[in-house]
Amino acid sequence: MNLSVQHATPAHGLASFDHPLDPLSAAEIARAVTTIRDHFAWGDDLRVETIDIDEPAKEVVRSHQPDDPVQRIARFKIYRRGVMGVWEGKIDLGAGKVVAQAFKPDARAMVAIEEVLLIEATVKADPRFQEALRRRGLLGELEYMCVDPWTVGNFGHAIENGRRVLNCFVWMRTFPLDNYYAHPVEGLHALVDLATLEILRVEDHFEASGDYIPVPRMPLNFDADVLTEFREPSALLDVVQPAGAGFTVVGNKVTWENWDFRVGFNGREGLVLYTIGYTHGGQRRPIVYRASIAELVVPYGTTERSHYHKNVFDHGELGFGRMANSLTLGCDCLGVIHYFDGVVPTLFGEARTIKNAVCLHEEDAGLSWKHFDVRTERTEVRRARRLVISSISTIGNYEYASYWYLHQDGRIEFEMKATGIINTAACRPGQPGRFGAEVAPGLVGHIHQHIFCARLDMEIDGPNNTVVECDTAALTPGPENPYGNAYAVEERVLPTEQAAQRNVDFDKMRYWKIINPERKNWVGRPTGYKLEAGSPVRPFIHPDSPSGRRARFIQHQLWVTPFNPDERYPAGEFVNQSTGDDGLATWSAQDRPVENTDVVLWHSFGLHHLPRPEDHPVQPCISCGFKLMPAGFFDQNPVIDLPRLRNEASCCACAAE
Ligand SMILES: [Cu+2]
Repeated sequence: MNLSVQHATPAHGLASFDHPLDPLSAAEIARAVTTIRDHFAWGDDLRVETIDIDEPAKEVVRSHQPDDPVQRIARFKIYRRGVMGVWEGKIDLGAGKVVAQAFKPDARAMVAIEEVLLIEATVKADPRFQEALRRRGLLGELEYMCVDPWTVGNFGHAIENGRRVLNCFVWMRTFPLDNYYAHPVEGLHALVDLATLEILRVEDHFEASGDYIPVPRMPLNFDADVLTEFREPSALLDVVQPAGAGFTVVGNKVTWENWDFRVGFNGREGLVLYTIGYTHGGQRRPIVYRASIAELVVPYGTTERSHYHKNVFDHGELGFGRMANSLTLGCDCLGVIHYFDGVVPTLFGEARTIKNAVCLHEEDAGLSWKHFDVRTERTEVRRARRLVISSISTIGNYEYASYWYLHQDGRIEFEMKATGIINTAACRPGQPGRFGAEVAPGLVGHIHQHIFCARLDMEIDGPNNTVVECDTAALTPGPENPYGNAYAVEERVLPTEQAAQRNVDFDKMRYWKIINPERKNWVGRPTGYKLEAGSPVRPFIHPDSPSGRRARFIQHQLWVTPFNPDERYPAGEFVNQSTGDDGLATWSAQDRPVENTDVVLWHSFGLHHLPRPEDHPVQPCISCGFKLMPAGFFDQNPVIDLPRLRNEASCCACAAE
C-alpha cells in the first residue's frame, strides 16, 4: 500500500471544488489544519482523525447554480497526544475560523495506519514479548515476527478503562517475502496503550501449561516472486473502446447514458455517490440523494484464547477511505478508465492524496433484452452495458473491493467483493476445534461474518418517500382459492422507525419498495424502486453481548429513519471501544414517523464465512450485495429505445465458421 504524503498538489478529479458536495481538496485540508493549529495551539501534540466536508443542507445543494458562491465548511475530529477524548467541530474554510467545537471525553479516535506501523517495533523490543518468544524457541527469529494490532471492542476489562488500546496478534515469516499469515504464533498477545505506546500486558495463553501449539511452518505463498509455477496465460482479452469512453466527467460530476451523479470520497466511508438521477423523456428524475457503505462489522464466533475480541468495525474503527488503494491500470481496472483521487488527512495533519482511489469505467453487461417472433421470424436483440464506480480498501489481512453498477435500465446495484488473506490461527493438525475449519495442516480459519450496512438516502421523484413492505401469501384453499393455486402480493406501509425494523422472510418472498406517494405512473400507482436484498445475513452473535450491543444494526436487514444529517454511521459516531449507546438502534428508539417524508434506508447485508481451504493462501473474491430496481418508476421498459446495433469487432472463433 502506498502511504506517501503528497502536499497540496492540484490533482485531477477531487482536488478542487466547483460544487457544494465536492470532497475537500488537499489545499482545503491544509487550510483546515492551519486553522486547527492556530485555534488549539497544541503544537506537535495535534493528532488528526478526520477532516472532511460538512455537507451543506439539501436545499442548498438542490438550488445550487454553477456560479453560486459556495460556503465550504469542514468537519473535524482531533485529539491531543496523551489525552483521552476527542474534540469534534467545524471550520469555516473561507473565514479560516473554528465555528463549532465540542469535547467528547469518553470517545476514542479511530486507529490510524501511522499508529499501527509504530506498534510492531515497540512490541518486538519489549522484554516480556522476547521472553515469551524464548519460551517458544522463536527468539532467534524475532526479526521475522509480524505484530498486527486489533481493536479490542468493549468487554469491560479494567485494564482498558479510560485508555485507548489495541491488542496485538502475532504471525511470523520464515523468509523475507514469506506470507506470514500462514504462520500464526498462537496465544501470544500484547496490549498497547496508544497514548503512550506503553505495552500494558504481554499475554501468553500457554505459559502456565507449557503446552504450546506449534507455529505451522509450511510455506503457503501468493507473491509472484515466490511462486515457481504459473499456468500459461490465456488468449488476450482486451477491452477496447476505439472512440473513447461513453461517459463524461466534469469535476466530480459524471454523466453516462441517462444517468448523472456526483462522486465523493472521505476517509471513513471511502466512496460516496451523490444525487443519482435518471433522465427520461426529457425530464431528470432524482432517485438517490446519497449512497455509501457506512459501516462494516466482522464478528468472529470463537471463544478461544483472545480471538473472542475479534469484532472489528473497519469503517468506524479504521476508515475504509483512509485504507483505499491506489488502483493500477490494466490490473485493478480493465478498459477505458477515468480515475478520481481521494484526499484524506494523515494522523499528523498533512493532506495525503491517494492517487487513483476511485475507478470509473464501462463494462459489457450481457443481454439487455431479446425477442424472436416465431411468425415473422424477426429477432430484436439488444446488448446491455453498465457503468462501474469502484474502490478497493486493504484492512490488515483483508481486501474489500466496492463496486457500484449503474445499468441502462435504471437498476442500481452494489457488489462487495472480499479478497485478501483470511485471518488465521494455529491449531494442532487435525484439531481445528469447534469454531473453525482447518484450511491447511495446523492452520485454522475461525467462523465469522462480514456484515455491511449501506446508507441509502433516497429521493425517488422528490424528497418525500415512503417505504412499503411487500409480502406474498398463498390464499387458503376454499371459495377464494378454488383451484389451490392462488397467491398474491400484499403491501404494507412501514409508518414509523420501530415498525420499519424488518428482516428478510423467505416464506413470504419479502421485498421492500421505496415509493413517492405523490407521484403516479401511467397505471395510477406510486412511482418507486424495489430494494432486492440479495445477501441477507442472519447474525449469530447475541444482541446483548459486549460485541452484539455495539453492532445492533446487524439485527435487521432493513431500518428506515427520517433524514437527520447527524445520523451518519449505524454503529455510532465514535466506534472504537464504543459501548453501543449510539447508532441506529438508539436513534430508532424515538420511533419517529417515516411515512411520506425524507427517509434514509439502512440495509445490512454481507457474507457468512466459515473459511475453506480454497480461501487460502489468498482468497479468490467472494461477493455479496444488493439491488435497487425500478418498480413502477417507469411507465414501460426504459431501454426499449436502445438502438439496434451489431458489434462489428465480434467474430467466430473457428476460422472455418
Ligand atoms: Cu471472511
